[in-house]
Amino acid sequence: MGVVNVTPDSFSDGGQWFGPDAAIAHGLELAAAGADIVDVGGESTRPGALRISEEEELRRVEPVISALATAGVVVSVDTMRVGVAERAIGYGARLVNDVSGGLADPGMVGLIAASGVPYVVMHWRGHSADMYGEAVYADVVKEVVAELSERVTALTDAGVDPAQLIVDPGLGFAKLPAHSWTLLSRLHEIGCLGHEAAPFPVLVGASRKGFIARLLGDGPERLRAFAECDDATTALTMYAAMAGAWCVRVHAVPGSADAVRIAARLGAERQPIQEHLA
Ligand code: PMM
Repeated sequence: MGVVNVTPDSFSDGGQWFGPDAAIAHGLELAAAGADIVDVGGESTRPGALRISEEEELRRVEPVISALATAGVVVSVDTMRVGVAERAIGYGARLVNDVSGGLADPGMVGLIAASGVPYVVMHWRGHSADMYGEAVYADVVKEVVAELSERVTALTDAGVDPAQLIVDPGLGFAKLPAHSWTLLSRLHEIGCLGHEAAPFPVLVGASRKGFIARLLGDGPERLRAFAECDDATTALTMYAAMAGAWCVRVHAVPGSADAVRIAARLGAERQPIQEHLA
């Protein structure tokens, strides 16, 4: 999944694709580079970000989603608002990516049930303005799994087909760097949501996040520049794909597209070994 942030202030690429023409061209470029999905968002979720109006969010994403969908790109809309998700589906979006997992807008659950579109349920504890105050965990994996399970139950109780759902640990959202690393190291536990029966597909959004910039920077005050974290993101894509993730959400597609293909090829080699051991 390649990212097109049509925002002036996003976490790692704010302002770069703010005008519709630049955003459309960038979406086409990501698809040509191997992205299976292009994720279009109009509202920044960078830590501390304030909300924009629904009208402004629609104004930003509408022309981009329409043009990309018309060009045959599989588009997802990154939104917490039911009104934006509904209009985006009308313009041709095929997936709704909601970083709040339906918590920010109570109407979202009904739309997902009625439309039948695939839906990314991300772990979230509150809006960006104050999300680090919520970054308190005794066992981050257990709590993220329990809170994602609650969202999945709310969605399926409202009539959403479990087959529509993709889960996401929400790296960096109400998570300190150590929380994100722990979640990544135990990625296999996320999709199972505490029961082994039928794991959900897992989406991982690690690309250019602060926990990578911090690890690779020169000390706590000198983070690695976000755009210089793409090789590290490719490394995490390889790891996530080998750990069974369904999708990675990334800003720079070529390296991650190669990593996914290599992981798939290696996975095909591993199969006979597993059968042999069974
Ligand atoms: N991260 C961001 C935005 N949308 N969606 C999902 N499903 N998962 C994520 O981790 C995620 C997301 C923030 O990153 P950006 O502002 O750099 O694009």
